[in-house]
Amino acid sequence: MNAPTFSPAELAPATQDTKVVRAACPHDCPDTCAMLVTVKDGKAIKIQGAPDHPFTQGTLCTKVAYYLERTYSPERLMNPMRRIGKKGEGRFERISWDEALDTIAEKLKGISASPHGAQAILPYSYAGTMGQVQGSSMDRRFFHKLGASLLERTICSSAGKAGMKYTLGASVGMDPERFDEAKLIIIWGSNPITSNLHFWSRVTAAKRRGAKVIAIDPYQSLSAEKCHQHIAPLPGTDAALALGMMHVIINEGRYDRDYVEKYTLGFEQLKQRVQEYPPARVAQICGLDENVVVALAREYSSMSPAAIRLNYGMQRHTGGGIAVRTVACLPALTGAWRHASGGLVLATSDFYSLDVNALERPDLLPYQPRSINMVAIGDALLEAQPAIEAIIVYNSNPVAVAPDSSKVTAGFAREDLFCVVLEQFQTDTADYADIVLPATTQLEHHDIHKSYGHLYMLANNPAIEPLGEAKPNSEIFRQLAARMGFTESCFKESDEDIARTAIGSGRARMGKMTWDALKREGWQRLAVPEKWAPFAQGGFPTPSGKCEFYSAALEKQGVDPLPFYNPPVELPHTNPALAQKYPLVFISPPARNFLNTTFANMPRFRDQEGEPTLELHSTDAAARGIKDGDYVRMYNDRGSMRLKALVNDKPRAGVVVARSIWWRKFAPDGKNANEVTPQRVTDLGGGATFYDCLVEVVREVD
Ligand SMILES: Nc1nc2c(c(=O)[nH]1)N[C@H]1C(S)=C(S)[C@@H](COP(=O)(O)OP(=O)(O)OC[C@H]3O[C@@H](n4cnc5c(=O)[nH]c(N)nc54)[C@H](O)[C@@H]3O)O[C@H]1N2
Ligand SMILES: Nc1nc2c(c(=O)[nH]1)N[C@H]1C(S)=C(S)[C@@H](COP(=O)(O)OP(=O)(O)OC[C@H]3O[C@@H](n4cnc5c(=O)[nH]c(N)nc54)[C@H](O)[C@@H]3O)O[C@H]1N2
Ligand SMILES: [Mo]
Repeated sequence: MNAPTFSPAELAPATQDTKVVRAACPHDCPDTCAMLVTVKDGKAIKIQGAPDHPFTQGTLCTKVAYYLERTYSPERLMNPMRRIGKKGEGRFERISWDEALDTIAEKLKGISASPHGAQAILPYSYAGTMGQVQGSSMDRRFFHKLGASLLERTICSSAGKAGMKYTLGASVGMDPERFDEAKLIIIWGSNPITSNLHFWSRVTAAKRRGAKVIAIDPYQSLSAEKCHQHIAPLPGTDAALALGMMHVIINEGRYDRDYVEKYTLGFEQLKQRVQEYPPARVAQICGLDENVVVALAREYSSMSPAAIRLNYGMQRHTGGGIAVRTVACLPALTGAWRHASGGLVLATSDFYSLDVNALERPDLLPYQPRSINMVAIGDALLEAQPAIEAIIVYNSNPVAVAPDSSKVTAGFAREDLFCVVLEQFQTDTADYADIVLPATTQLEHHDIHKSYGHLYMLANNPAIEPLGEAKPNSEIFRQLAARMGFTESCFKESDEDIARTAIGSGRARMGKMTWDALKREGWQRLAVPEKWAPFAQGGFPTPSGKCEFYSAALEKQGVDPLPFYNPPVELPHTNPALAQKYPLVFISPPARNFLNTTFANMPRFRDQEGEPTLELHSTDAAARGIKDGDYVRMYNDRGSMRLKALVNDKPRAGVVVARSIWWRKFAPDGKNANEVTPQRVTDLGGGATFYDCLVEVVREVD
């Protein structure tokens, strides 16, 4: 197994009065960096990437390089607080931990004993930290034992995950570390320079070796502009493009017969299906030239190894699940999986075999509670029956990140809703809390991490003591469990016990990994070969063991078992009536200096992003009399907001882009991109459809 060969002290020499601690970046990003923190007199004085980590190689992104500034920010929440102002106003007074926890426990007991029971309580969490200890262990046990409503954690990746499951069997794919030896790289619905930086290093290594790099993105992102070719289809039309490519590849006999025969299911049906997608039709759907589609197919099937990096941008549309499923058929058709540097990857999450049941303990559920989809939290808070009476938010900032803000804020403003927020900072969501509890940062607690963009496990050792009265999420739920009278031994596990539980014993690819070795060494590769072609000889984790062009599981659910183009609901050619009022497609992908809304409160990063902007193509701007630098109002039936126009031709014509996610309270009009986004969910996986959104834009007359 690939393991570190240096001690932290050799990498970042400690002096007599300093120590160096191995840590892991906790943020929601595929890279999950290995870090080193230097500590002097109990204070963290330096943070850096661990140079010995094979994937992240000693560099941190622009945001996490300033993690000490975040940790020691004067804005950190240091004490429990109780609201004294109106909901949303943000006025609080300090209370003790005992008072805070007693109040919460009493409230939860009261609701549990009421006619609707504990199902009127809802946890709301996402990936503020991706750590198993602080993100999905003690918290989950607590809510399971309580019998609270279950939360469907769908806001980011569930459409793509489902798409992968029905084609490849799970969230698996090629090792992202191996892209450096690919000859053709397609970066499809992904902007790695912003959101997957260390993957981009692999791309540049491949470029140096002569690889061709193509971006498929309706927006000329920082990454797209550095590729050899940028193909800009209309948002949400990727499945059509992939079907057009398959049409060319199959009809021109460019597929790998041997691979298809041995390791795929449903080729004959797929062959028939793709006849419905000749390049001319596909070109029309995608808003591309026919010859671009044909050339892409020919290049993809003739250059080897060919590697596709999908990311989550392309699945934030109503047809996003099927779109991912459809694109995922390509490498099996061409046999690209034969090579360690060929194939496709969206996420590597399911290569890990953590003991999820032991971490989360679903067996503690007293009954099968209802589930609430986090995407539609606005509607759920306003309409769910029985009503949600208490919401406990941690690792998430729903008031800013969930779609259809006017519903979300109306829901959180309900006077009869008891709201608790565990946070590091006074977010837009914390402003609506009845009780705010101060949470530790990654420097102050233990954790254990997998990654969704490489194949290493990481340990996080605390570098410093908790600041102020902050506590780890795990400890907060542990103390709440005690107050609720939960006596199971799992509620007594320490954070390090939980890390051990996560690894389990002798589970599949965890090999001989132990927590003690991991925390000492910081990171370990899963027990897989260095140059690993996971599906070179099939072995897909599908029911058939093959790559399923034809999915009987989908058919059983009444879904078309073959790949198809499932169009966005809000696209001019699929919804001409709506497009009459709102003709522009709006997408709001990550800003480089923000991490969702994390870091977006720090002056350093707000200053770098400037102010909320809307990027437009010059034809769309000209048609509306909008000039670069004008203020504009963007609106649809769901809401409206003010932005500064950047007329830069980076979005393709018909598409407008607001890099996100701003805190509402830091935007001049107190709104962000989610003012206009829909709560509608995707075809598979119940995912969010942030980028399936039509708007109109007008120049503000001031
Ligand atoms: N700096 C930074 N890094 C981040 C984040 C962040 O907020 N900031 N967020 C993290 C998180 S939570 C995630 S999930 C990942 C997301 O990582 P990515 O998936 O890479 O990010 P997105 O911006 O959502 O998508 C990338 C690109 O998809 C394009 N796109 C939008 N719609 C379509 C479409 O229909 N088809 C195609 N082909 N392209 C489309 C967008 O224009 C964008 O350039 O990044 C993580 N990393
Ligand atoms: N318009 C639009 N909206 C989007 C997206 C988009 O592209 N466009 N992207 C979507 C995506 S991909 C995602 S993943 C979601 C992200 O949505 P969220 O997961 O809500 O992500 P953040 O906004 O970063 O909020 C995370 C919060 O967790 C807190 N936190 C961090 N660590 C800890 C901890 O240890 N304990 C506690 N208690 N709190 C902690 C941080 O301070 C931060 O406020 O947003 C989605 N929303
Ligand atoms: Mo995400």
